[in-house]
Amino acid sequence: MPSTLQLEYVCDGEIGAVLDRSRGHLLGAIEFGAAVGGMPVSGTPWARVRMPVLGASKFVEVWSSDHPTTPFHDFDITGACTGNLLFGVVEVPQGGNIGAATYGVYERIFDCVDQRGFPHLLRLWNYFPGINMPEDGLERYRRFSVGRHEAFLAHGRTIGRETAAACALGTEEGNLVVYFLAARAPGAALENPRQISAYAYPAQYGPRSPTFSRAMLAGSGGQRTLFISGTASIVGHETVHVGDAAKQLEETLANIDALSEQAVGHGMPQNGPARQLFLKAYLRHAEHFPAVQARLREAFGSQARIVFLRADICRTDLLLEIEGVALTSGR
Ligand code: 3EB
Repeated sequence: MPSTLQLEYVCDGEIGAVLDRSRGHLLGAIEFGAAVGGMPVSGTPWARVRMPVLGASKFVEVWSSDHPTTPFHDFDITGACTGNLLFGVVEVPQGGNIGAATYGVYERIFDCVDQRGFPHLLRLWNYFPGINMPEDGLERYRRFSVGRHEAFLAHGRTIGRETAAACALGTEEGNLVVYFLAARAPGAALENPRQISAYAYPAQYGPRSPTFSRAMLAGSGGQRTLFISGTASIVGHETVHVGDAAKQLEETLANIDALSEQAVGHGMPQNGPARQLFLKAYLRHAEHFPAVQARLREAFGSQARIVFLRADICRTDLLLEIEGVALTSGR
């Protein structure tokens, strides 16, 4: 039986208990908080992202499996795998030259997953400081996009139907942190009919297009996992509702609905008890937290696990972005 994937969003006090419970089954853990630090859990794929959590001091995203996992460390990537899934995290200091840093990180990721036999990247999360700041005359997000795009091409990845789901968010300080899930078998990349594919964006958003799919649907055994990329108030390729957080949120929800509908068409169960939903909402301004929280509760119900982070979004006119994972129990 292939292993299934398990996800928990854990706040503050429960972290120790969850790690104890996942011992031997942990794929990786990522800690978010304004002042995260202290104990690194030795020998575990554990990364820290310096991003304030709204309504809590920190939270940890814990990926584990029902099967035992095997830790590894190569190409400066720390990770763990099961028979069919691989989790990895890579972190490099980030002052200047984000394009080159990104290129180097993606090279190592491709080398790692290719060599270990998990060539199908399903989902990548990217975090780095100063995402909207210029660097040598080009916004750092655009330099990041160039480095990522060129690494994809240099490693023979076709940009399109097999491209992983992703998000890219700005932190206040710290390293470039990239973590990812890869598999032995390909998933199905999904696009949003309301939006132009990001890899086909016109050049006004940067010299190389962002390399990600709007969502990735993966299956292993009886389990289905839907990775929803960072989703924002974009229709076609344009930001809509500039300056209006409430309307941006509604447009974002419409985009998530559209992706969800695509996934259901590909065999993902409908929203409901058959699927668990995890969302991370990134807000440019902390003052929008109460209203966004209330609206997301109403939209997704009390079963959804939702965390809120203060982050810079990759377009200066975007006030929020939401990403998520929906998974079925599979057994
Ligand atoms: C967008 O739709 C908003 O560069 O990896 C969303 C998800 C966005 C992923 C990325 C960027 C990325 O274009 C921004």
